[in-house]
Amino acid sequence: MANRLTPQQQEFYRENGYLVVEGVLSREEALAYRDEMHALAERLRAQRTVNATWPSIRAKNPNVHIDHCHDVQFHSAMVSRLIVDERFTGLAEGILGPNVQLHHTKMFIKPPAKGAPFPMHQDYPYFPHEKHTMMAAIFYFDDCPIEKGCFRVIPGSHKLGPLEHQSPADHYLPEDKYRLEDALPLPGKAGDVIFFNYLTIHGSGQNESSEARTTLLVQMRDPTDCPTVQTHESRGQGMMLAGIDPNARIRPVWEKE
Ligand SMILES: O=C(O)CCC(=O)C(=O)O
Repeated sequence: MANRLTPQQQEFYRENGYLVVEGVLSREEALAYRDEMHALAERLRAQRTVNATWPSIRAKNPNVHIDHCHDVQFHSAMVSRLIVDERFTGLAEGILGPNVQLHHTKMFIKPPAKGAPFPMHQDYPYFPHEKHTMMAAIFYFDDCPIEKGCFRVIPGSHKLGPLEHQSPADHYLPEDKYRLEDALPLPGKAGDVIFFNYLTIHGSGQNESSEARTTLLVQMRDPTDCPTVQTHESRGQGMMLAGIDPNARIRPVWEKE
């Protein structure tokens, strides 16, 4: 059965640019997803290691690492089922409206002790859109206390609009102005989901715990919100997770005829 946001949760998202929804998945389900993600990381590692640590972080500490996979639903039917699960999409509808369109998905596993941080940034510069409906959901597949490098936000920062970022390589914000330590930590339990707008300033710390931090990020938009730059095109982009694409384009704008 579909989960729905309350008017208070919708108002919280509008005001703060993020929302935590606890217990979207049961603990058992979340841990099964954790196992699925770790098995995927093993398979990928057998071919080549994909380290999603940002260049600006690597420059400071070459030993940190994040296992990464893009468009995870192409590797796991469990993930395909999850991104259209009404317990999840019903919540996304409460923010985006009845039509929820996929942009991309990402698996991140921050290994114990050396799981790399993400510097503070907005996602906007990676895939700017006209109406700024773009948002992400992060599933915690294991418990995520602060020391695991939990997700952090600056509440209300989406209202600042698009900001100038430092580097064309990885688009981080000035570290003296936007310090990770000053951002609000969002520790959580396996099965919790955090929604946040692509203008909300966010980041996360290093995993200093003895356990991996395992997450899935699902990036979504209202299908009437078009990209202003043809960039960050990926497999599966444009798939409808809820509702319909009212544009009724034969091919989406980012695909060439
Ligand atoms: O998973 C995290 O801790 C942050 C991920 C992130 O900031 C991003 O992918 O833009």
